[in-house]
Amino acid sequence: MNLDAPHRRFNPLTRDWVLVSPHRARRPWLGQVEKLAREVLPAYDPACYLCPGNERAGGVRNPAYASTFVFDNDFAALLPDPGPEVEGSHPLLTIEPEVGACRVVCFSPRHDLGLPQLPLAAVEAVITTWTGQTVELGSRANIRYVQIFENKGAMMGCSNPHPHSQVWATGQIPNEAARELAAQAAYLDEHGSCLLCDYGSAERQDGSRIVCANQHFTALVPFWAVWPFEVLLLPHRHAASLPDLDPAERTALADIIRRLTARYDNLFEIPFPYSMGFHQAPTDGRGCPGQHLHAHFYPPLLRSATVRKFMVGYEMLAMPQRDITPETAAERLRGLSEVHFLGGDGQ
Ligand code: H2U
Ligand code: ZN
Repeated sequence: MNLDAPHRRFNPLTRDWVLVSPHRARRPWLGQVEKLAREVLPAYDPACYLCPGNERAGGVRNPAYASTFVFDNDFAALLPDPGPEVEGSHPLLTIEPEVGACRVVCFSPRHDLGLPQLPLAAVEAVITTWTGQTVELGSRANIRYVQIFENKGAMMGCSNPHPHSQVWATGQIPNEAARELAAQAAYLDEHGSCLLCDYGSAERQDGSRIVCANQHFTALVPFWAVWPFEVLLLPHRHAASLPDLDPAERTALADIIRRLTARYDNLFEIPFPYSMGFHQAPTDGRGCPGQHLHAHFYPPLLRSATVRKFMVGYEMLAMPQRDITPETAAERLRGLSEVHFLGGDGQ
């Protein structure tokens, strides 16, 4: 098949289609140009609400932390106690209370160092913290799902450059996870094997969409990628959640995250914006056949540090569409150095 011609690709995880139009990458751009985030950050910022020893909203002071630091979000979107039962006045007006918890996880005391600039052990500490949060919040009787995510860069709505992530735990399984869990269960039912085990093997055999890999993880641009430099991070072994990883796999996860995010930053020589997050098993003990731990990286930038992909128009009303092929995106990411362009603490 001629991959330069417009075509559709199927995403078996969400069961959505994506329209791929490679020839459109050549069109001129007179639209919005993003501001460059090239300012040099200080190691400590007295005005940052995430730096050690500083005051947060509401007057709480952060401790003088030396590794990762977790706190309850001062503006939590979810609260631990359920509100009163509510009833819609019509079957089409469905409403129910939701419970949960929202936390912020600072990666390190350093205001200026992103994941690829931290030493391997510091990134491992982040993974250990995410794992601990999954176990702790997931063990609450009224929590069914723990969503770990990172919003990076002002372009993605991140409010603070101090490297951090968030954990939102909920009483119900959120939409994206629910769709992927259902698709993985159906695939297992139909094929008798795991969707992402099978997909990972197929991609390792093909090779054209692989970005980088180590003994336990592969980072690849999925065949059905929507965002230009979207990446799917897959453990080789069929682990369902972060707490299922053994110590060697945790180290390997830290390694692959550092290497992938170094390539991202090196692509346009800026701290590369993205939203990323892990999809894990629900924590309600009901079992989740076919669930395979993975992380999605969704970066918005398209052809330079200043031109982003907008999900508007056809995307909002019809279906996602992309201009460069996943194979081209993978090739560009593969060709980049894993040594961060700004250096760091762990080179
Ligand atoms: P993002 O920058 O990734 O959007 O998240 C930062 C979070 O930090 C945000 O959810 C919280 C915001 O509610 N926050 C506090 O909990 N305390 C503060 O003092 C400021 C911001
Ligand atoms: Zn800071």
